[in-house]
Amino acid sequence: MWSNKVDRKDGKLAMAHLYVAFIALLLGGLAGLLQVLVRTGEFQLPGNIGYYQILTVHGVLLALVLTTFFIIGFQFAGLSRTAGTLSSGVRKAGWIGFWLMTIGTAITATFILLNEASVLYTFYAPLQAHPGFYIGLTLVVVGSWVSGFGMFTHYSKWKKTNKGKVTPLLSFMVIINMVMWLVATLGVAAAMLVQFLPWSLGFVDTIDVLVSRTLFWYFGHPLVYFWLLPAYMVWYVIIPKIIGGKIFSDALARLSFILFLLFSIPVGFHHQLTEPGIDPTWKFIQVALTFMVVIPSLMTAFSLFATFELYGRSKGATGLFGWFKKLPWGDARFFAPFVGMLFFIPAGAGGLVNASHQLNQVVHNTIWVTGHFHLTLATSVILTFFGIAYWLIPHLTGRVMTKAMNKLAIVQTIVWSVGMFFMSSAMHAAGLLGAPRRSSFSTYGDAPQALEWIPYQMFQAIGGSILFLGIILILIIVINLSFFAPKGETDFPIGETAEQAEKTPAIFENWKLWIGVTIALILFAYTVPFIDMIQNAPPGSKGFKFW
Ligand code: HAS
Ligand code: CU
Repeated sequence: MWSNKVDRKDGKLAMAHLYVAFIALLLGGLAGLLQVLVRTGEFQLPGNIGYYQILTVHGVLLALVLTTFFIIGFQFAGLSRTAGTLSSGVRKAGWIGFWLMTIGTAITATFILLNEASVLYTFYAPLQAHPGFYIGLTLVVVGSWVSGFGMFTHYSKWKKTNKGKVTPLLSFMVIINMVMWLVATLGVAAAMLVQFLPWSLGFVDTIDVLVSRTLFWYFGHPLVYFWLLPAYMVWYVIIPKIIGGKIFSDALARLSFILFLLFSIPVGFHHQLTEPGIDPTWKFIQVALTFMVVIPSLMTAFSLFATFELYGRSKGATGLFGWFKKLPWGDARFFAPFVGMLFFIPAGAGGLVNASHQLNQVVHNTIWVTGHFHLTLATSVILTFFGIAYWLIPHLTGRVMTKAMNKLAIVQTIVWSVGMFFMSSAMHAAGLLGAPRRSSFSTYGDAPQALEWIPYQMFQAIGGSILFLGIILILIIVINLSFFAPKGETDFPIGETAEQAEKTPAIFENWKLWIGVTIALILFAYTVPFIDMIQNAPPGSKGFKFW
């Protein structure tokens, strides 16, 4: 019914998303470079530009815009490749979604640049931005919903025409990610519509800070898995094909994605462990659920090792780690995501530290946490996204990656790793010494402890500058693959399952069951503490602008 190629029109839709994502990378990365320089204490921002303004640009463009655009573009391409060409209605939904998100991004960016919204990407109340900031972000979310519904429509059409068949693995994973996204974004949408918009527009004077943060983190934690799952899609489905091996188990991959759907959402309190007004029992329950959501990641690690080992042994590798040498180290499509996997081991371990209630007291609000998410998001996930770009862009533009570009991509991965190693290690170490996150350069009145942090800030600046070089390199590659690489055919790799794998049980697509359990867990984890917050709410807070 369809070929192994993404349809040309579907490809245009996907590419439009990728272009915005990489523009966001350039601008957001530039902001990051300025931040690390400011924090050395040796550099001042020109004109009236504020540190927190730049920091808001950085977080919004990289954590919210780059990710959402890249993911939606990639997922449309993945659906088109594995579940057939999109219908014109679905494609139209994709374009409407794209434009809503783009217009929303432009509005939000405008108000940040006008210095009306230096509230960082988490927009914590009682910091109050211009209403335009919130309106723009709401449009981004609404746009993503329109695209999401397009994806659901495509899936249900596939199901109708393929009665009784198991959905292609990649399409199944895309649908899980979008269901999770939909349920999660309801929280942030509620905060926007009921709290931030009326308050910033002046219809009400005060905001309930704790409720706003709770709704934010109800969304904010699954947000990080919305970033992670596309990387996992690649690790499970694409990497086995690239190395010439097999997917270890289709059923295991699906089970891990279902566990992410179930356990990603009822865990937001692990971002609020130091906040007053939430009963410690409920914090404890959500911490326990957080440890549940680690399980699918451990399953993923297990499954990847199995894929690598099975492949290596099929090539004659012997001994415990003989398979290691057989992997295709010279292929950037493998190398970049693999380095991402390696970084995910310390990154995930740091997450376990964060989630441990007592240890969180040590690291919360320190730059350790910034180090954590630069390993998870800005290394594991983003290196995998770069790895996607190396085959997806030429696939969509009808080009091929030259040997020279592949080499540059390997160099890019190394540059990124070195930069991130310096920056993120320094952040973790300084965090343990108490250095705060979300803060500009200060010696805090030459306090001895603050002076101790400065060498680490120098290391952050060295790492951050190397990373900016990495951004230039990836942009050179992306521009080459989009417009200049030689014409030709590039494969969109999709792995096959190893023969000895179990048959995939049909229960994995019992949506009523999984969505039902998801909602039950959310109600369990949030109802009582939420009622508590509302019944015992302190007086609301007026808005503050500290910039
Ligand atoms: Fe996190 C804060 C806990 C994962 C992102 N996290 C953040 C923030 C962000 C973020 C952005 O509990 C800051 C938000 C803000 O602005 O305040 N995080 C966790 C836990 C995990 C975790 C338990 N985080 C992520 C991922 C992110 C991300 C993924 C983005 C993509 N995080 C926290 C907590 C906080 C937090 C607290 C709040 C801190 C505070 O106080 O503010 C887990 O999901 C991690 C599980 C992962 C593993 C690793 C498995 C390893 C694999 C690789 C296998 C490798 C192979 C290659 C096969 C256990 C899958 C091997 C080959 C060889 C040869 C060796
Ligand atoms: Cu979290």
